[in-house]
Amino acid sequence: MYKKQQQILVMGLGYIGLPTASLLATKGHKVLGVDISIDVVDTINSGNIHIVEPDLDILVRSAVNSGNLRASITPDVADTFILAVPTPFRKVGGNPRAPDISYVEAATHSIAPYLREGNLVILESTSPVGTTERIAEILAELRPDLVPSIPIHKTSSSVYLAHCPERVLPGHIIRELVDNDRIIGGINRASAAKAQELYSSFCNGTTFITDSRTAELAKLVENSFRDVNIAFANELSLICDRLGINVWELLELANKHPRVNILQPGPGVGGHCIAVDPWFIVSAAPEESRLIRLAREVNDSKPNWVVEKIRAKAERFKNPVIGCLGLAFKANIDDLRESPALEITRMLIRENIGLVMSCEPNISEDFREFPIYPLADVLTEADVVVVLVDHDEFKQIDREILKEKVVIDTRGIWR
Ligand code: SAJ
Repeated sequence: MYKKQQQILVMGLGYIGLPTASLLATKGHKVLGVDISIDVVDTINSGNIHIVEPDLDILVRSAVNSGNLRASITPDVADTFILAVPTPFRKVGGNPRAPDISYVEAATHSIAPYLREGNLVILESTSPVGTTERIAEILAELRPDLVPSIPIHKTSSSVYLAHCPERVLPGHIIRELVDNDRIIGGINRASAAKAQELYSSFCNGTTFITDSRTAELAKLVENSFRDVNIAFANELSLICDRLGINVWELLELANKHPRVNILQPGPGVGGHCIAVDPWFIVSAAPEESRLIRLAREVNDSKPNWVVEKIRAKAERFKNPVIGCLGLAFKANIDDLRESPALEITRMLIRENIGLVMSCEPNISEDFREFPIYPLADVLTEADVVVVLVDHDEFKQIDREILKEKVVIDTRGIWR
């Protein structure tokens, strides 16, 4: 069985690292969370959080109060090291969206001096195929005394290394951390078995063992599957618009078929995962990933289409006031990464299509790029009301107030 109380170090205290660190701490492990931001470290050590995620505040407070979770900007020795750092994309040569694993490499460098024989290193960040092997290479260079054994059949290793991709849905992270099945890709069998023991100690879901490359691609494929399905829905929304058919009704009816399950159209696809990860597959196998690339292009072009719709409606007014409801990349969160709502709002402002009044109930005064207005003011002033995010607050709006206004509902909250 897994040693009851482990010392666990979690590198990166963002949307994945912080909930994981807190959960492990509440399960009795001694957890050190490490982040490069001193503000994040101070916030967590005072029992508070720096992101919006349901119930995360309660979990973090109880983890910190129990004495089992502490945050720091410097690593320390531990039994298990979990890397949960960002893996964005960046321009490399002619490829504008090449995977950027520099944070993973930097995190590996920073834990290397603290590793001891028998330690387990887990990469949770969504990563291009081969990243776990890259960590093994770096460790072999930095710590030749502790080389992780790559051949998959190896049943022992001086340090153990596995990729266990996170799969949690923002907005439901705490529940999914516990309940989701997990894929565990070991650099060798011994590593997979060791990582499986850790995940079995806090996951109710089943854990499935494979090699690290398959685990890396599985995660990318899950998000690409969703992206392709959303692209299909977004394409249908354009087709329906041309044909004068209500897309929401169409999808509801088509989804009555027992083997059809089309996702929902929207203003585009945002977030740090679905809008990013498919490019990792395209970068690795550009000629073979035609559908995956096209789906990305369909979803990425949707914000432009929405802006053109708004422009056409706004032209009816002399000095149009455009009320934009929501900036986050999806409902009931504060995350603005790759958000199509933010992109659309920026385009409207840049192109001076009217006076833009944006409302986002989940972000604080820290947002300074353009003014954020209370919902009531937006609803009073706007000639054109655009629903960009299906936040709960917007679903409660009394439709009577909108009677005299032009409404563009990209999320189908008023289908
Ligand atoms: N979206 C639509 N239509 C839909 C569903 C989503 O337009 O029917 C949009 C959302 O509004 C948002 C974007 O897609 O802009 C992504 O949202 P999401 O809820 O589909 O996914 P994420 O990015 O919050 O989380 C995904 C999840 N992956 C899958 O469901 C396959 C999650 O399980 C992953 O852990 C996460 O990516 C991740 O971290 O990789």
